[in-house]
Amino acid sequence: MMFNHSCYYFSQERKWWFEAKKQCEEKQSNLVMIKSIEKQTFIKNIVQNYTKQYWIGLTDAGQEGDWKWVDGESCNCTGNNRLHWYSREPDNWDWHQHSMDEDCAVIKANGGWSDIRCSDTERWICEKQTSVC
Ligand SMILES: [Ca+2]
Ligand SMILES: [Ca+2]
Repeated sequence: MMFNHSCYYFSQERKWWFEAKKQCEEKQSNLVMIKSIEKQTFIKNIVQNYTKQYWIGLTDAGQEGDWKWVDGESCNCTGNNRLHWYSREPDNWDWHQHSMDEDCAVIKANGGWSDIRCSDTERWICEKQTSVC
């Protein structure tokens, strides 16, 4: 699928976040980084149709609460500037307080972002900058 000089791949398979990231990198692409309203709208329209949630290239595994895109850039998406987080996310929900907190982000079918456990298996979206898909 093409959008703004990038090609997008929506997986059918489900993998944990780091494996999904690796799968994209092996295809000279990245887990999708949603840095514009236009891209958010484009991705949202697709995931709405698929009614599934997908990993995006956003994590705070490096430092809790410091959300970064996979290129290392901060998303500046906490505090007053929440961007597209679903209400009350990211909440870093600590599953039964077994230090299974939530450090990886998905985009849900309604377009909202949510932090979930990186070890969950989910579908994912790769983005490749290219002129042809
Ligand atoms: Ca977290
Ligand atoms: Ca959460």
